[in-house]
Amino acid sequence: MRTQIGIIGAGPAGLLLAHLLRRTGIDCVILENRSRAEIEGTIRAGVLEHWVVELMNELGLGERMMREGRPDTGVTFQFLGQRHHLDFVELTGKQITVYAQHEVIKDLVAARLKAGGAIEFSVSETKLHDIDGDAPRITYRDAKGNPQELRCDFIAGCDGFHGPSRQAIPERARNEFVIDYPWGWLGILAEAPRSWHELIYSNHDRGFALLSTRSPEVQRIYIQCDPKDPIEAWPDDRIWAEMQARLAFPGWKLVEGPIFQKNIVALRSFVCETMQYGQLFLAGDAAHIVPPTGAKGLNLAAADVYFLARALEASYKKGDKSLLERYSETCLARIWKAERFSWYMTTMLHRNDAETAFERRIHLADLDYAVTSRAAATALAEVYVGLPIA
Ligand code: FAS
Ligand code: PHB
Repeated sequence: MRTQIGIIGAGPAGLLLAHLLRRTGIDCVILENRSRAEIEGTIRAGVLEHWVVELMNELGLGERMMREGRPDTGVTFQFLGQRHHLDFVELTGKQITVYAQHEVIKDLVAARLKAGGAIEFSVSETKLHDIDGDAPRITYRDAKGNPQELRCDFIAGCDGFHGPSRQAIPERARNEFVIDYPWGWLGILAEAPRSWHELIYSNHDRGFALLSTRSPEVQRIYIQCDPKDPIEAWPDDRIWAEMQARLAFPGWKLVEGPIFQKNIVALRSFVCETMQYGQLFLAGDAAHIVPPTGAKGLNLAAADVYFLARALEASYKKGDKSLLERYSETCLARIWKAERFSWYMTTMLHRNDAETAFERRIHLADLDYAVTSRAAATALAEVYVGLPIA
């Protein structure tokens, strides 16, 4: 089989890239190693930056997101027993939308299949070949186990942190940066009504907690835990007791309900420099990871593929390869700002048994500064809602 762009991975990066390429008439094939049901059932991110919402609408993909997503004008920070609203619209003129990543995946998959776009699910043994030559190709086994080969002009490595694409770049060409935090996030989905009108980020002596949402009937809540905790260490009554304690506020109570999904993820910051090698271009978690505190993961993946689609269009339509040559540099300028923001939000909001009393006060001072200084609040808000996608 032959195409112009071989895309490995049907996550937000791979699927959005396919829609962006279709808009410019560039042909692509997506190879995904999980089933459609699996990728549409993977519970992950929840916040879309304003420009991602605009892009989804521009591509004709936003109808359900606009109907079911919750536009939020800001967030609440809770610490030292107080709640503080940060008004993003007042500070930046922009808002965010809370709409689950797996719902975005459903919308992107449905639209691609409806448009007759190719997605091969449940592939295996995906391997990249000749990425630094003129005829890169991907070999794999299709869902039936038959060996296949996809010949292409370029490969987009959208296969997440554990996929094969980043490893296809020779180690000598990769410069990698990593922080493994001493914290995990235990996340739940519960059948319960909303208890607050916007996200609450809480820095509490017992640990961090985040109140988010998925719909008027389903709530998404996270608490800081030990990343090595087995999920069995967290029965429902312990989860609710910790969430009630860490989000406690006079005259207010978190409404509980049946928990129907729970998992623990470890927090990590990671960047791979370079994001391109020959005809291979990495996008999304294949190239970088942020701790979810800043709600940047999905949005960074979208920015990478926005830049990649623009560069591929210039190359095919005008023979101008300059944007492709600068792809990594262009993405990394935005990525490092998001890495800084995610590190700042994570260290400011999480309790760390190893932190000194001095560091504890620095983190509380950071929070106090963010909610009492217009300059500090604006600096936080403009990254949270999404920096301009230049
Ligand atoms: P993804 O990992 O989403 O997608 C990669 C795709 O490639 C997957 O479908 C995978 O099956 C496929 N693939 C992998 N290897 C392959 C191979 N060999 N062949 C073919 N296909 C292959 N971000 C937030 O902002 N907030 C959150 O709360 C949050 N929670 C998260 C929880 C977890 C457990 C994880 C892992 C991430 C979380 N993230 C969160 C980050 C997440 O949203 C990512 O940033 C986002 O999924 C990035 O999208 P992609 O780059 O497309 O990668
Ligand atoms: C979510 O709703 O899943 C979510 C919201 C904000 C974050 C992280 C996750 O910072």
